[in-house]
Amino acid sequence: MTGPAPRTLLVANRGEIALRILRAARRLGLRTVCVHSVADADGPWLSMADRTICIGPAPARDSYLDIAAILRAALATGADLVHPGYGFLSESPAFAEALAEAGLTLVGPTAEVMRRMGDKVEAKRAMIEAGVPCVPGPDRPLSGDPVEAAEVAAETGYPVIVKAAGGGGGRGMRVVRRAEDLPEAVMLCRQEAERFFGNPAIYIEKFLEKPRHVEIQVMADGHGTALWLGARDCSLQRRHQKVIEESPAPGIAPQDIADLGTRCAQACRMLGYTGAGTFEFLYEDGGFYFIEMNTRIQVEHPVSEEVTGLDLVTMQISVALGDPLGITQEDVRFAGHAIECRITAEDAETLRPAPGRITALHLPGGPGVRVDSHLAPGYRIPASYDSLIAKLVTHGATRQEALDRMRAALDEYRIEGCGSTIPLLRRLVDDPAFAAGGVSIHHLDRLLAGEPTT
Ligand code: MV4
Repeated sequence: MTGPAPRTLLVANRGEIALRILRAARRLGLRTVCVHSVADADGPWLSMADRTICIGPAPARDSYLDIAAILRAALATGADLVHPGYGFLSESPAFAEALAEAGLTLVGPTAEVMRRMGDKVEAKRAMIEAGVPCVPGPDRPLSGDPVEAAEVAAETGYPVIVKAAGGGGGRGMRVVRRAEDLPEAVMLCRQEAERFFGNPAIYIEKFLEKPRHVEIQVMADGHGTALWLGARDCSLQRRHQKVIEESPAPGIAPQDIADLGTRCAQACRMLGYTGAGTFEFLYEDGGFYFIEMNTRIQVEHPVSEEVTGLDLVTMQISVALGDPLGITQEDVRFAGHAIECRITAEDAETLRPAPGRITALHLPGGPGVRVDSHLAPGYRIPASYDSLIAKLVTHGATRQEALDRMRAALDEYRIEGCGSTIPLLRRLVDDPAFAAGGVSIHHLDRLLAGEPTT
């Protein structure tokens, strides 16, 4: 007797996350197919897949963003599961819908939940219903009546921020500090919303001046179990690109995180959420304020894996296969502290892209040191995609131990043939304010501008 044919997972992504997904799929005994563009034909991660298939030329819109091309690849290779990773089509309801129509399973939530969370006003309304704390301001879009906008802003209290309902990740926002500046900001924000997101809906929130970015990781199955898996602090960022992330969030009481996490898990149950997800919050003066939900696995998921000992990518694939999570919240234990440095192929001084061909590579290792990277000697980094080349993650019993391991690991790391941000990261982990913990989302900008940071 032979068992059922192994299921086949198609990886609709590239680089380090393609490698991460392939590792998880192998552990689960799945057959794997990895799609790639012409520019990625020699990607070192492709050797981990049972099959590879070229889906188009270098520009992402003609390959990693081409829904029809990915569907054809899945049908041609007998794939029945599709993992979108992060970026590209990972939060596209149209992609989720197209897969469902073709009888394929997405590793992620349903198209309906994805679309709901993609509308930031609808997401906010859902969170208020579920008891998740939100930024002060109405949970409905502006009507278009300028008198109403003025009333809403005055009621919310200046400064306010005008945001596109279809936006997110930092595009389509305008801060307004004085009532006289509101009409123009509303008009420009609506124009951008229409142009960038095809949705003119905009809304108003209280603008928080110096928040931290703290997010809650969740994982939910299709059998009523929704878990919260701790918090990450992602405040060290530049131009909405995170640079260093850590878990737990330093200086925040574990009980406050537990209370918030419980509410996020409850929101997942109310939404019918399945898979991995992240609730993003601003944290200021001891309060948490929901801003967005991400319906994908995130770049920074390894720090949560390190402190919980759970394999989040394996879990999200299991959930997509229909399996129950098989653990409860009481089974989730948080141990120690983890920090992730994103290493990109950019010049450490100018922060301009600096791709190239890897001529020498030495990776750090030892206890509490993890490197998630698709690089290999001889590999030429294509200029067509984002410049992430490695995630260096350290874990320790304490934040101090994780930081010490990070300093040593950054010192040991050697990459030649391309630019790398390792020298910058080395400086950042030595910055006294970062080392103390709890810097705001503006800290890195100020540090790089040479401004005082306290
Ligand atoms: C805000 C805010 C202050 N007040 N909302 C930027 C990206 C998008 N996810 C939401 N963002 C912000 N929303 C209110 N009411 C400041 C930001 C913000 C930010 C948030 C998280 C991480 C980095 C950021 C950088 C600039 C602005």
